[in-house]
Amino acid sequence: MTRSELFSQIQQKSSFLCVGLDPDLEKIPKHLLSEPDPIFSFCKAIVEETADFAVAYKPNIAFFEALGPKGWESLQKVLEIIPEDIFTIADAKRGDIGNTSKLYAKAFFETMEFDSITVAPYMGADSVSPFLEFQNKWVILLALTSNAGSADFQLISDTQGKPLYQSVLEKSQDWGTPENLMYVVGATRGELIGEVRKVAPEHFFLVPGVGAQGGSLSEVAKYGMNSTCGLLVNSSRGIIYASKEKDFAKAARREAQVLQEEMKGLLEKYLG
Ligand code: NUP
Repeated sequence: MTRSELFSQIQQKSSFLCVGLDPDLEKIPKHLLSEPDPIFSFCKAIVEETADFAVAYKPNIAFFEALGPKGWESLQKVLEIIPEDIFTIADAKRGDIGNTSKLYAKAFFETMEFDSITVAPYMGADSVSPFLEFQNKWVILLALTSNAGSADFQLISDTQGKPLYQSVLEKSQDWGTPENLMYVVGATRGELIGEVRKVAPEHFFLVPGVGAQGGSLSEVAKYGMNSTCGLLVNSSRGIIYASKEKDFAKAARREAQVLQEEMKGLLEKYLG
């Protein structure tokens, strides 16, 4: 999917919502456990009820691979039922020496046909570049993450006072362009999103951390929106576990709709 296709979808749906698929056998409604593939049944119901409001789905690979080969099968099936025009993100946080990264890229872009994958920048240019060689596929590079531990390394400043996340943003702009490179920027970092936006004015940001982690959608839009929206805001638990009863998919729909309506207002406010 191209950047302009992504923006058209945002305009069409008046939404920049990414629904996070983090299916946990211990948290999904109990009645699904007797199904042949409970994880698939759960995700399918969520996708069917939220697809009107979502422009992206982000399966977090950990929740699938923890289940072994059956989990990978569930993931493949989930990917197949996500509507064609919705952007897909493999939240896998990969990155290794070049020839290994190439195979990670093949796994997520060819064997499974994700549009994008989250990648860790720590090993540098040759670990990220193999992911950028695929036509119409995207790298979403970890820049400023939403967790408390992001302060341990990402906020450390060099001798010029420049924090590490900023060096990641600057350096990686030599590797990819706003057409194939996005950044992970946590919603929990409030006004720092504005600092990230200054360094990367055109790139899309994947913003996790609203909902269960307490980040504010209006702050994210205030500091992070650009002229083509430039934001995919993710909520996982806040949507998919809105109810643990039989009405879970309808409850997920309601939560997704609440976020979409707020997003519609924010798009009108900042983009007119
Ligand atoms: O910085 C990040 N923070 C984060 O929470 C980068 C991520 N990829 N995530 C992921 O987003 C996390 O692994 C989970 O899949 C999702 C957030 O879930 P929730 O807090 O909305 O339930």
